[in-house]
Amino acid sequence: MRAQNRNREQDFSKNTWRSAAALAVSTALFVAYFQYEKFNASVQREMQQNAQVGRPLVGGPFSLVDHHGRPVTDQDFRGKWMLVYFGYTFCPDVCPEELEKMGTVIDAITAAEGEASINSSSANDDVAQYQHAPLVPLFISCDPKRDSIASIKEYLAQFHPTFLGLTGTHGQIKRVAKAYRLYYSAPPKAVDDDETDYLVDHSIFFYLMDPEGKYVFHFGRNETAEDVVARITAARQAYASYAVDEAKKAAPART
Ligand SMILES: [Cu+2]
Repeated sequence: MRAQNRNREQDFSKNTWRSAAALAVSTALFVAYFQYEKFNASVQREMQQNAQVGRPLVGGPFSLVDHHGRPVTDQDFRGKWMLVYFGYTFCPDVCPEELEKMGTVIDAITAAEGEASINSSSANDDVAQYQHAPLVPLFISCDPKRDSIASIKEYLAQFHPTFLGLTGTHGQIKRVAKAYRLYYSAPPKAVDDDETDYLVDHSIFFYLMDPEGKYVFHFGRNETAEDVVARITAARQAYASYAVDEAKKAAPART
């Protein structure tokens, strides 16, 4: 009798656990779906607000040299999305981690959208490097003294074939960093003497810029590749639908 009771109790608790688990799973699914919708709506709202009230003043014109030794300006990237990162090749751990993440993001977006990825064998063909890329990942050196054009090229190749490295004079780097509101320390060693052993402290952000070169979002270290992919994808969808709306408005009304 006691044994039967125990069995019944066990069955009861097993069933209770099962239905609790089922409830938990469906609740989680519902919450995930709700969060997804809420997330898309929030990205769209943020972009609409930017379009209406003006975006934060982040980014702007720059004039630098790319890792093939060609002069480039921000104008060369109009019509493309830019993902801009500031760092330096001697960075012990943060830059490698973040560039790795950026490579994962580029791969995920390219795979999801079935877009033509850049053939790394065309790396020597100067313009081809980013001509077909929908999203150009840019690395701007904040240690122009030690980061030579050749070393930037070699360094970035470890992370992703589509990376384009940019550098310039101290003055040019200072201007572009200021435009992006990016902090980096330039210790006296980084500027003058023969010292080669120093660290450059810098803020760690990726900036997403739209095809008009306007700031959309920035991403921090705490955001995973997955988070970044989701926000970029939502931003690109919102931009595309916004562009369609604008085109409709611009079209002459039929009578
Ligand atoms: Cu770094």
